[in-house]
Amino acid sequence: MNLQLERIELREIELPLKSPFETSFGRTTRRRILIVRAFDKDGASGYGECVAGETPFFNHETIDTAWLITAKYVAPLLAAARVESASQVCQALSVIRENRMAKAGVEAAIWDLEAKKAQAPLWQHIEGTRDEITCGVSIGLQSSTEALVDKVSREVESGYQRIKIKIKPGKDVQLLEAIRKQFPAVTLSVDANSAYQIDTDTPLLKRLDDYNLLMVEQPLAPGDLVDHSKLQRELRTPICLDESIVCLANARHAHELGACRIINIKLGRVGGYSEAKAIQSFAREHDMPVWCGGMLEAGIGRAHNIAMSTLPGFTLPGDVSASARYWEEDIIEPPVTVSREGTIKAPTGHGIGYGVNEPRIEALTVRRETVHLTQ
Ligand code: OSB
Ligand code: MG
Repeated sequence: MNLQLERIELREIELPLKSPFETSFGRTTRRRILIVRAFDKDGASGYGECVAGETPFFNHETIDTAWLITAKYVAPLLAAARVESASQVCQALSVIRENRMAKAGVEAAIWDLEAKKAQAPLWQHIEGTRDEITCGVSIGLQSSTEALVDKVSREVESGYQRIKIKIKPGKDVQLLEAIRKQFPAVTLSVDANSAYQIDTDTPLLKRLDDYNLLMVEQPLAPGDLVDHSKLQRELRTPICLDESIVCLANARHAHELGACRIINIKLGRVGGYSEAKAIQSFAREHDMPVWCGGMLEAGIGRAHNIAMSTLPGFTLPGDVSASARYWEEDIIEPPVTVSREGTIKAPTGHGIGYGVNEPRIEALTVRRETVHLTQ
């Protein structure tokens, strides 16, 4: 594909969540989202969504650092490299260390652009192999155990194939005890977002084995593959790594060390489709299931997550769920909906396959910047 990139448009939009989302690292009530649009010289364009949060609490990136890196380094590097296809973006940006969410937002926009120019659905363009994906939900920490069990009920009734709850020290086994009493057989997992420590919390983490969990996600610190491998040897429950895996090398090391048995892949966390594809391909070769994580995306990011989830290695239900769980009104049309069986059909339209509600984005925009790539 011969792309000739003309400009990159950045916008910040503000979107209130229907209800606050709380994890061990903080509470989110609204999202400040960086929307990236890449334009080709011939006028075609594609959309990406940068998943960096408002605060550097999940990882080091924030929407403000991502904005700066995108405008000051990513866009000029793409111009200098005369990138001609989406598959060249990752290499062209490799001199920028880390800042993967910033790079991924732009790369995603260029993949959408390229798929649109090729008149193909993005999921087919990236060589996805399934036209329907299976869905789970991630439920944040709630104000009471009853409120949590209530939420679980509702999501199970909606048909979601896997329920994940957030945990932290003091809010873990008692929550599982209450959920298992009412839902002994539901497919259940927990996500700690690095809230535990191997020295003090191993006995508690071993108790998770009593609840027949599909996995325990990211119990320990992001950089600590060695401690995760020690912990995995103590647990029957598979460990799934999220924050710890930002590139293929991390996945290789985790596999070699036995630090996890499952990997959560997020496009933003790993720096885009090229790295995500490499990780899922490595995991598949080593019989490690992967699934698509979520970052409270609005519609554009959600559409990209659907496309990625069609890749062959994504054999477990992801955190990709209906738009209506997050937003009164999404920024895409139609919004993402989930079937009674807990599945989403991959769209048949070109590129991300959802219409982008541009007037709505315009109305929500609080900041904008355009970087021209040609002189
Ligand atoms: O760890 O998976 C996570 C949200 C923000 C930051 C980190 C995580 C999450 C979620 C939400 O679990 C998943 C979603 O519904 O988008
Ligand atoms: Mg997680």
